[in-house]
Formats: sequence, structure tokens, C-alpha cells
Amino acid sequence: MARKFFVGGNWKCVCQHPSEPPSSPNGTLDEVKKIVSILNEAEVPPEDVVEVVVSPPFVFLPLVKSLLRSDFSVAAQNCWVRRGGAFTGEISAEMLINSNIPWVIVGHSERRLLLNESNEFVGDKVAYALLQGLKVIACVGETLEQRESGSTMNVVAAQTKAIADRVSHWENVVLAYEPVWAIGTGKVATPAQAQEVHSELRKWLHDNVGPEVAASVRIIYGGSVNGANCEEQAAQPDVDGFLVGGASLKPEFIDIIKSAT
Ligand code: G2H
Repeated sequence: MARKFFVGGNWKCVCQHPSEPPSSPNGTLDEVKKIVSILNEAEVPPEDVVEVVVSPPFVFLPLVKSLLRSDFSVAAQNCWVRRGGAFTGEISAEMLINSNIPWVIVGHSERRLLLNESNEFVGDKVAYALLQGLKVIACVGETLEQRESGSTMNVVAAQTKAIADRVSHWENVVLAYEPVWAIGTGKVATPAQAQEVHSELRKWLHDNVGPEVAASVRIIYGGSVNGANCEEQAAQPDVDGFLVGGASLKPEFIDIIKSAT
């Protein structure tokens, strides 16, 4: 079953102190507009070949959505785990839907590790977001310590199981395998390392969810993807695209999108 290549740009929260020279241009309105105009002018493969979704910080989401070319889409970087209410600082799935934001990233390792989001909490969030009609980029991945102790697949399977236990329809889920040791470090997983985990994860889905889901769910790779390493990664049979952080703010994001072909 053909899986459409997926490229996500995770702009994170890279605001810098004004006294520092800018290295990541997503901190101000002007910089955001500049990134969008570069994307809008780029020549990329058509929508039926690659799905492109960018994820700016919440405050820029409506602006980016209004300015962005119509063949690209937008994602929030998080949402609240349940129905909205008295949860100061949170943004609910309902609000995203009401604002016509179609996608949300859930379970990024920065939230799992820094904000103590557990597998169960992430699973609940994925299920609730899907129920409200959002499409979800669900992130999984092991730390360096876990990889070195040989538990990569156990960790990734447990993270995926917490989602599978709560979700019965996978059409609107993209799984992002992001080894924590490769995130923002410049230390990208080798294509063989990525392929190994992606294929094991697909096998896990086959055995625990079903053959159709295993064949159709897109498993994308994230962690120091850039214009120079994307081609080789994209050539792996179980790598269905990328979730890109740092390089999604740079012109090389276009090269990463082009690696779909
Ligand atoms: C992993 C990735 C984007 P980067 O977090 O989700 O970031 O490409 O900067 O490693």
C-alpha cells in the first residue's frame, strides 16, 4: 500500500535574547513572515506526492495559516489532554478545530522529558485529539541511555502501546520516531538505524494492531534531519518522511521536501 511522503516542520520555541546574533529565525513576526514567504515561493513536488505540515508556536499559528500556500498545512505543537476548562495556559483540541488548525504534534520528547508527560498521558492526548477531529503526529523515541542498554524497541513499543490501547482508528495518525539522542544534536541516526526501528515498529503494529494499519500508517523520522542527510534517509523502505526541527527554519527545508521524489 502506497504511503504518501510526509514532511513536518517543527518550529519549536526558538526565541532568542535580542543581544544574541540570530541563528534560528522563528522568534519574531517578521522572521515568521520571511520563512512563510520562502516556503510560498518554493517549487516542490505536488500534493499527491508529498504532504507538508509546518508547526509554528501557538501565537503565530493563525498568521501562518492565513499566509501559507494552500498546498501546505499547519500543526499545533501541543494541545490539552481533555475537554477544555479551567486549565491556565493550555490550548484545547476543540479550540484548534474551531480555528481550523488540522494537525497537532503530541508526545514530543521535549514534553515527555521536560514536562514529565507519561506514555499514558500522551496516549490519552492522542485519543482525545483524534476524537475531536484533529490529525496527530505522535512522537516516540528512546534516550541514549535506553539505546545503549539495548532497550530501544521496548521503549518505543511501550510508547506506541499506550497509544494503541486508546485508539481504534489510525487513518489520522502519523508516527514520528525521534531518537532523543539525535534531536538538535547534529548526531543523526544512520539510515540503517532509522530503518531498523521503523521496520520493527511496523512489525509491532502488524502483530498488535493489524496488518492494514501496519501497511498504511506513515512512520516518519526526526532528529537532526537536514538537506545533506535527507536523501539517504528517504530511500529507506520504512521511512515515510521526516519531522524536522532546526532545518525547517532554513531554506534547506525545501530540499528535504524534495527528497520525497
Ligand atoms: C526533533 C526534531 C524535530 P531537530 O525534535 O522534531 O528537531 O531536527 O532540530 O533535531
